[in-house]
Amino acid sequence: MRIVVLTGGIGGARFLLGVRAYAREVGAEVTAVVNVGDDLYLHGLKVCPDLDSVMYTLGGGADPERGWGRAGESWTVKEELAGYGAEPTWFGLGDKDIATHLVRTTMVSAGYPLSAVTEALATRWQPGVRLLPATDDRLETHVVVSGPNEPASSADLDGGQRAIHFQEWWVRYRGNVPTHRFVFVGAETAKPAPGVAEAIAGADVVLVAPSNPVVSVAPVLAVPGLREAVVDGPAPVVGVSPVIGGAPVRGMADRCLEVLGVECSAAGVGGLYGARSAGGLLDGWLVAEEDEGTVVPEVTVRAVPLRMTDEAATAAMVRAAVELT
Ligand code: GDP
Ligand code: FO1
Ligand code: CA
Repeated sequence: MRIVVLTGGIGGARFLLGVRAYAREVGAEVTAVVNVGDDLYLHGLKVCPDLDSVMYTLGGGADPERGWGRAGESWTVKEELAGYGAEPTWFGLGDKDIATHLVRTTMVSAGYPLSAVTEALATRWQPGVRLLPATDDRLETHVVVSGPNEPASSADLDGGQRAIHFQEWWVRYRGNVPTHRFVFVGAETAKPAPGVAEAIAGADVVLVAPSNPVVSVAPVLAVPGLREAVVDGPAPVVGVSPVIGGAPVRGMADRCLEVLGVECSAAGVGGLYGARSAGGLLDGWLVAEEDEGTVVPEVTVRAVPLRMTDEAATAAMVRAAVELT
């Protein structure tokens, strides 16, 4: 059996722990297609937060409390950068994490595509699933905001709006700034990374992780050809709700959905993805027991325990998702 998972960072990484456990039980192969919209260059280093969250989590090296970055991290470089007043000071890179970005940046600068670099980094972490960036091309999530606190600048769009990187929107402002829309810069010309379309075409099931639908899954699907590969492909598509009882388990999905005018509920997110039979994405939608009775037109909905408390509970979710097809 071949399983493809469309995923973001922390939520997707925890889901993949369960997918890997389930795959080991049934003898399946797993390919994770990971969001790159969060990626950014900082202090000359290429940082890929979602790829790293997945790689560190599956490799046993992630910080369990933060969810991002390395366990047992130290922050000497961050303090030294602050000593120089080097901006941005609102985004912190840990010392161990920096080693990953140094290797990645060196390889990317030498001409290796991100997919090859990711494979090389994974040699160390042995994640047990194939990790593919959605695209090797530049695709960055930017957020169109306006705010009275910022001086006008040449970067202003019409009406004083400006686009900032998703990381600045979230880490610097925690989303607390008038927000108009999300833009996936570079998406129009991006191509699926090598292996992505083939994995989807050869899949027995495509799972949409309980990742943020707006800033994790949408930028993956924004790569031309990728959404079509899923929607027109042979495999059933089953999503898992990141929203339980009207709230995300953690993170900013509520804020993101608000910007889109979509209700923060299992039905709202399911409706945003839509039924594959009606031009959307999903054949099946797994919601939490708390959300029993959720209806998404033309989608098979099932309610099961949806909290990823440990690997066994998460593997049971994955089994339910696969069996929904
Ligand atoms: P990010 O890229 O690091 O923000 O992580 P993702 O986009 O992959 O996942 C974030 C989403 O994971 C959030 O919207 C959370 O609601 C969801 N999430 C986290 N823990 C759980 C859980 O135990 N169960 C479910 N169903 N969703 C979860
Ligand atoms: N999140 C923060 O809230 N503050 C940080 O300083 C920060 C640094 C950071 C460094 C590397 C990395 O891979 C992730 C990091 N994150 C940080 C998390 C990240 O900004 C977001 O949680 C994700 O991009 C959302 O998926
Ligand atoms: Ca993310």
